[in-house]
Amino acid sequence: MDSKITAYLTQKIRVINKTLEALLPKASTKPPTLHRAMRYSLFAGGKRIRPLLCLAACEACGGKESEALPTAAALECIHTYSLIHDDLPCMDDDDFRRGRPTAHKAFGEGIAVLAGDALLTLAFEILAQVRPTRRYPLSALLFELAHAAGSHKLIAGQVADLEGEGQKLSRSELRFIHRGKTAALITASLRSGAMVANASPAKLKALTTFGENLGLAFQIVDDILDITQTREQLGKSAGKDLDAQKLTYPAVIGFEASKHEAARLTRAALKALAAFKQKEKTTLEMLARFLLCRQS
Ligand code: GRG
Repeated sequence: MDSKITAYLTQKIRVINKTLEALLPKASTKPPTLHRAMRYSLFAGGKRIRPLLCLAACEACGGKESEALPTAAALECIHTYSLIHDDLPCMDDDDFRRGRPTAHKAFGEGIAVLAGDALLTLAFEILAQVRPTRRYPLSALLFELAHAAGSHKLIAGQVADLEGEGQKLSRSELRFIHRGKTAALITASLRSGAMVANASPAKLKALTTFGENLGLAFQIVDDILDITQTREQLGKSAGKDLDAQKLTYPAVIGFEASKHEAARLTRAALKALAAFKQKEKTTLEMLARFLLCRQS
């Protein structure tokens, strides 16, 4: 990784973590077990991709970082909830996440379910306090994240994944799963960052296309890393997709074709940024390239 992106990520992740720290109830707040579990999963060292994309989209649309930070934090709360629930024995049944035992391993299933619920709810409590802009009332921002996390997108993808396990799926069915499970929240991260910056409709549209392509590329890279990396490198179980006959891009279209597809989608994402001036889109471009080459 080059030093420019490393310095950028370090600085932004620090600001995102500080915001999350300030917005999360203290571990000692009653009921302490619940708040400890929420913090345990949230501060376990995730890559903070969705908040980073939200901040970068806000910056590209001329907004101030401080205006996007609460929304960026809300996105990370939603994402962390989805990971906690996905790891449960009744879902993907994983023991290891973000370099530590999963929430249900550390706190038991009951508290893990409730910590996920509480993080999802907290996200909307945070969003409800965001200042609206001229073009985007608060209801538009709330709808954006609720829709991405709801039964049409994130949960729809999870249901299709659960129901498709062990079956032979077509490329378009696979795409449906990953549009929902992965690309929807990534797209909403970019769109919500644009909304808090009062983005023009043309820029919002460009970021939507950018996010849809980037989100699918992100998932393909995730599938590839599951095969090529170790549990230690990833901080989560590795090689599990093959064992569990999961519906992945390498399984459906092959390993080499998956690499090409991730690169093609990243190019399509970058092309969608034509509506931005070069100096506006530099960070988004840097993040897109980093996500394609990441090793964890
Ligand atoms: C349980 C409602 C519900 C949804 C679960 C998000 C999800 C849907 C499942 C998690 C497993 C998975 C493969 C999701 C696809 C998205 C993805 C690659 C998540 C991992 O995101 P990273 O790499 O994780 O950004 P960190 O830990 O770095 O934040």
